[in-house]
Amino acid sequence: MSENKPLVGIIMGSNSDWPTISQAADILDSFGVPYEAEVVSAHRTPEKMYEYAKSAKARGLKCIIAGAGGAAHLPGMVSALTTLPVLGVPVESKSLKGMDSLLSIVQMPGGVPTATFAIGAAGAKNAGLYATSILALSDESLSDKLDDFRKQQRVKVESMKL
Ligand code: RP5
Repeated sequence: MSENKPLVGIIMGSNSDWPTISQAADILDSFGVPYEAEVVSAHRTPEKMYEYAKSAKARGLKCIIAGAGGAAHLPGMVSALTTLPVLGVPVESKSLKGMDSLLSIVQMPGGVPTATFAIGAAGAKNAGLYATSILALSDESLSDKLDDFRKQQRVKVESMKL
């Protein structure tokens, strides 16, 4: 994790979410984006969630990646408490393979927007990239790095042989 002042907050409902959500952190590390990461549960630590969301903007965070599984209320509840962009990542659950997580996050009522990414690793990775894109709006060198990242992907696919 970067030692600079965090610009992205990463939260998740349980440490069991970390193997998935750490993939967002890996992306931020690769772009040199400073972040903080901690367990904050909507159901098990509601007061901590409230404090986290209410203080996030004043602490300098620019967006929040929130991952949760099952009855995944964390991203939506955090969205209800801050106007920072909240990027919800549905973690794959044991019983319903993350469909429960996805639907819990995506079906927000109009007026409380919560971005929702794919279930699992792809969602976590894309949330990291999306957070980077938000920061790149006011950071040209980060924007250049994102262009390079897309170029690398293009070159890799163009060189694929069957
Ligand atoms: C949710 O319940 C967490 O986000 C996690 O995905 C799920 C299971 O949590 P544990 O029982 O593994 O702590 O709140």
